[in-house]
Amino acid sequence: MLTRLLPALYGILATLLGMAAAHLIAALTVPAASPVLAAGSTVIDLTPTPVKEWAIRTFGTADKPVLIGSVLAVVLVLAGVAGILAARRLALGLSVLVGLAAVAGVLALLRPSAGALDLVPSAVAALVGALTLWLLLRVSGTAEDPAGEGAASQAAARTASRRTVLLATGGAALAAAAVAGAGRWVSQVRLRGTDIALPPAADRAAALPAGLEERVPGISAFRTPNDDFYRVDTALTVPAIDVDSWALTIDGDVDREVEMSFDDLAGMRLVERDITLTCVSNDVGGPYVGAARWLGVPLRDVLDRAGIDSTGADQILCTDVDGMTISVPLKVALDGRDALVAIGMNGEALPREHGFPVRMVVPGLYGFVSACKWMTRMTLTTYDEQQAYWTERDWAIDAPIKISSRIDTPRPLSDSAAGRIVVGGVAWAQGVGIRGVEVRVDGGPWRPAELGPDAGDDYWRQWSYEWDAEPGQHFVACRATNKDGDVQTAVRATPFPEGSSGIQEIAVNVG
Ligand SMILES: Nc1nc2c(c(=O)[nH]1)N[C@H]1C(S)=C(S)[C@@H](COP(=O)(O)O)O[C@H]1N2
Ligand SMILES: [Mo]
Repeated sequence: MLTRLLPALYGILATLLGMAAAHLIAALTVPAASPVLAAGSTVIDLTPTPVKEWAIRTFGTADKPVLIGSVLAVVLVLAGVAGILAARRLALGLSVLVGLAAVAGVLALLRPSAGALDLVPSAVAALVGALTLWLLLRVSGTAEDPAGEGAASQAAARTASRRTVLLATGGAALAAAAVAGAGRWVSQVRLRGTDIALPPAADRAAALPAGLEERVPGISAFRTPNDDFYRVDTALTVPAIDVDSWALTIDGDVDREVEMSFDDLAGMRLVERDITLTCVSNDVGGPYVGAARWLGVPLRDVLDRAGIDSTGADQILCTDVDGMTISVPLKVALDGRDALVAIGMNGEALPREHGFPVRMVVPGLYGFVSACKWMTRMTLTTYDEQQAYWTERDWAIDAPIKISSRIDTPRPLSDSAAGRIVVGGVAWAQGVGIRGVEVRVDGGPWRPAELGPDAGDDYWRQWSYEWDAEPGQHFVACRATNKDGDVQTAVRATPFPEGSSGIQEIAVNVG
């Protein structure tokens, strides 16, 4: 029985080795063309928006491992089938394996920025996979005899010892692990090098005041450290960009097309701004918001290099190195707000995860219509002519961030001792600023919270509220008011198509 299943194991091992080899080759050439990643990206692109929304909500940052795991599981089942088939009819089994690699090749080619080089990893996967499966079957004597050698040798092969089988499978498994390790190592080496020195800003931001975190344990830090900053994007691998060969092209409806190197950009007048970034997928009370000090060139100055005074464009279509597109409404971006072509975040170069070497940051617009990471092209065009990734998926094109507030502490459904409890959190209303936050306990009256320091209208504000809690279960809610006097709405909206709204209310247990 077990020996009957051995060919399935061979199929799986051969496929793993083939994929590992392809991954290594991809790491050396085009990382995103690695078969599993290419398949994953295409699955992401084809996934309907509501399912994607659900995945981001359910799995959070783990949405990508979950996706890659699912793709891998399907592939390995098919690989097992290929192995079983190959033991009966070698050509049939091998064609299934090669077919799998071919699908990966097609998916790699479907990626927006794909070139012929993207086919190489899949070809390697096909070759290595088929060869390994054939070898394993031969060594263990399960293969048909393609050369039609004598019956004697076949019989001898059929009785291949358990030792041989163990050696062959173990060898294949080891080889797969070693090659996969090499692929990992190569990508890690390629990912080094964001520790470049940035020039100082000509226009510096004032020192950030001390926040409330000393006094209110559990509250979000006034400035989000880079390592804790939320990450939302469609990239399955963080693009490995070599800053020396990177360039930014500005084209489309401009006076002259220009191409800038990183040094060109970093040599322009740099400004430093404190800006809170928010994701449209953030649910009320959700984690996809972060506040940082950005270093960059004012967007207007960059666009002026190309000349946009007579442009008929209504959007900037930003493209990243993998072909992902993010649109920015031109009028909004140039209405005087501090839109930046950013190269630094919290005193260092942008981390790879957050767009190294260059990204956009536009205060007041959700990230999906502003904050293009790994940006390599800005095309001045119209929404009629060209649609960005999310525009094609029916999301809003001009999505201002809604007034919002979040309770960081206590945690929902946590237990606290009766008596004085400090409730705390953050509130944001980019562009206008936060004037007040109020807290409501058990549906009672709204009472003012104490506000933390003000670091500008594009930056969030911490708040805290002292509450004398009696034993029992209680409901705590918060809401913000901006400096225009607009109060955060209680009307609930889903993230799609232009951001969530509503008021966060949590239950806490007081004992
Ligand atoms: N190239 C690229 N840029 C991107 C995205 C993306 O998928 N690809 N996602 C956007 C979205 S939806 C958000 S909310 C912000 C998040 O930026 P962060 O990951 O640095 O927090 O990046 C934006 N920029
Ligand atoms: Mo987002």
